[in-house]
Amino acid sequence: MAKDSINRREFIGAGIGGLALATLARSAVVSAEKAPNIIMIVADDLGFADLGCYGGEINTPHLDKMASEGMRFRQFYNCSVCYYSRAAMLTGVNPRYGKGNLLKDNMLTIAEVLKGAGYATAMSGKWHLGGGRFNRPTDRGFDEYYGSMIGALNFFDPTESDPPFASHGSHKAAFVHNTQQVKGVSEDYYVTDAITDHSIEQIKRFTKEGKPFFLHLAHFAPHYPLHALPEDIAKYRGNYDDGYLVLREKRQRKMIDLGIIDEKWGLPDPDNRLGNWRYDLAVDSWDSIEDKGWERSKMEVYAAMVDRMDQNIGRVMQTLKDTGIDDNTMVVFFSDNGGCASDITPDTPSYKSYREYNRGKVIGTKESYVFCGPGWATAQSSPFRRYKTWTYEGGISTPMIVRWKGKIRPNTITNEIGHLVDLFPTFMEMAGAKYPKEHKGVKTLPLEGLSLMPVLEGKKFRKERELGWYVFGSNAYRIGRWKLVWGITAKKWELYDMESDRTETYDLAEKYPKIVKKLSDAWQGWADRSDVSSDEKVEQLSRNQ
Ligand SMILES: [Ca+2]
Repeated sequence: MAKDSINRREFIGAGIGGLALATLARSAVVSAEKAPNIIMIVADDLGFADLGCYGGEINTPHLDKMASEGMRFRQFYNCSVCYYSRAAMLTGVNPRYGKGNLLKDNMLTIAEVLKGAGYATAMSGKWHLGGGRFNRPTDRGFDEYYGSMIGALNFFDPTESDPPFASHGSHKAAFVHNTQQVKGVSEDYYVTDAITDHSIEQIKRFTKEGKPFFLHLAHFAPHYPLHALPEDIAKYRGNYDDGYLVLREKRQRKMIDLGIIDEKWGLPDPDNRLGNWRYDLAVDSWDSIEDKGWERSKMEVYAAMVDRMDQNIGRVMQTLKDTGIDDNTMVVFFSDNGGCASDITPDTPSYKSYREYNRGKVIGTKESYVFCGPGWATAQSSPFRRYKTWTYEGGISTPMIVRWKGKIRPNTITNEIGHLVDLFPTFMEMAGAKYPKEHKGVKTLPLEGLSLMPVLEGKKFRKERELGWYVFGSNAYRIGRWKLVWGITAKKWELYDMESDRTETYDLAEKYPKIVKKLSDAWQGWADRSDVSSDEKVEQLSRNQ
């Protein structure tokens, strides 16, 4: 329940001041009607090429419709893993990668700032920014929260413990409504449906209360474990029999036809340079796969998870129509990182226990716990190099759809470069909110993104974009057309021209040493500001652990 609305109601209910108070209340409602509502929907581990409107073959009619009524970005970036992306999108600054919780005292969340501007706020789904006091959604600006604060869960029962090879912490404690633990779920529970139900309830309540609102719907789909409903899986049986690389090429062709990518970019072979890193897994040729049934059913279930998420986004869009707020609500949709290559391979110590756990089980059921692996992750992030946890384009590129009827020209595709840190200033501009220089006596970090508003109006950014990345020892820096990448396996700077070669096929580092110097210096400055040098997670995530 929104604290402000209780206060106002109690205030009015006290009946003091008669006419003057009634006038005050009315003017508050009038201005509330003008302020646009904002719905931020995020998918978890969805690849660049999965949606129909981005070249995928998965049935996503609702997101495709949203795209046809709004704008798609060709070059929108996230931070390549779940929690870094969530920190960036909620705080408007790049994560501080060193020690401690990612939500620091000198950062505000967009929910806190919008709340200060008179918005009601609510969140459903995945939080993944800590579950301790002071850092839960309800501590950081969300009036209402339903979901699990953890990074991955059983879709059929979020209280269920992880199997021994995939520990994410205490599921029972993390699954809450506001701060109260949710003790159990019904037999027909499926988390994608449940978090959407909660979002729809909130939209209806906000509309009744007449307040502008900020709703954050954070899907767990299609993050592992691969869990989907049988009726959704049935639609995709037999669709992936030709394997990863055929799918990757099919998607590439459709993406070119749609205008999402350029034909002149090549399609590099999967990046199979291997090192001592947990996420540099080889993509085997489809012919060499012995258990093709096991492999192809992973992608069938993954597609079903995306399909179900799209069905639920359709329900949210219908609620906007039913409540009469369709024209005054901006909806944004994106993914927190590229396709996920996580896998337990035969050379991993827990392989035996992984295969034993899933023996005789159907992939997708509540009892199974299966990962997609690098082959499908590469196809999900077609046509780019690598996937989640990498700073190549396959890790950091996301589909990005913005729909705001009457404001954005329908069915447009922009080539402007955007990043998750841009959402904060965009939403602030929409709400007429101000970013405080100080919060609870602490000087706040300045925002690091740009408002997307000019781009949404069909214009270009006035200045060249400069963006930095760091994730577990992989780095990147982009200035305009140039991108410098340091892969944790290659361990050297590579330089790519994003205009002629966004698939990062031709390393130009030796040809242009001055550009390498300029960008690597810029990265170092960015890394110093972002507290990169004190990160200790790289060693923990090596293959030896
Ligand atoms: Ca993710």
